[in-house]
Amino acid sequence: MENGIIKDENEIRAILRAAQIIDDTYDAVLETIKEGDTEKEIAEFIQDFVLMQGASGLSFDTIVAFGAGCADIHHEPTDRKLEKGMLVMIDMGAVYDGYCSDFTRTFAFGEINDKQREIYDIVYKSQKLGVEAVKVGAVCGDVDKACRDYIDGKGYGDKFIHTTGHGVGKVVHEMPRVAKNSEDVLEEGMVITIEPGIYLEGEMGVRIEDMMILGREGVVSRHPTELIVINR
Ligand SMILES: [Mn+2]
Repeated sequence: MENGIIKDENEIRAILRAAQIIDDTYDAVLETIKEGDTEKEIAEFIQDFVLMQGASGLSFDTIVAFGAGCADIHHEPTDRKLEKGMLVMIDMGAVYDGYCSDFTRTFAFGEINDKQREIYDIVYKSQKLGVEAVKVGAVCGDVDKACRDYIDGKGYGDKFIHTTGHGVGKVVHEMPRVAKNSEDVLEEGMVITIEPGIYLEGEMGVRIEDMMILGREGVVSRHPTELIVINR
């Protein structure tokens, strides 16, 4: 417990609730998002929905990005309107009982082109490899490498411009660092994210993020990572 990065049962319970609130919020976004909505409107919808479910706040300012906005890793929602053929990236978290959650999905609104599908597929597989590399005793640098090597191999290594993940707890970014050459070792009770991405300036971007609790199998979110295409 020395620096609080190993969570006890009560802390994990709070984190799971914070994650469940976000899962439910994502369902609501997928059900309601429509052509012409703006990034700002979706971000406001998310804030209202999260608070309505008993969260005390957001883990961080929600990122809602459409189309070219997805290339900006910390995108601030704008008045850009949603059009068919755009990718939509949503990175959001809730705070429940003092603990944070963190979650990102990218989905297609209407039919997307081959390039968008290709980039999605690369990030999807990279994220899956990262998730599979997470286990008690694993070195964080190796988990990062599992994600990064795959993207490198596809020729987009220089477009994966952030670390693979981080610890989550009372603050949304804490130890351990799931980053290149990180020697941090994963221990039971740690909560981390796996969130590779590819960002093509002025064009598009994809990030997929799951939270994982060491010592428990699988990812926390019930939302699969396969591409969702919304046609309405
Ligand atoms: Mn994160």
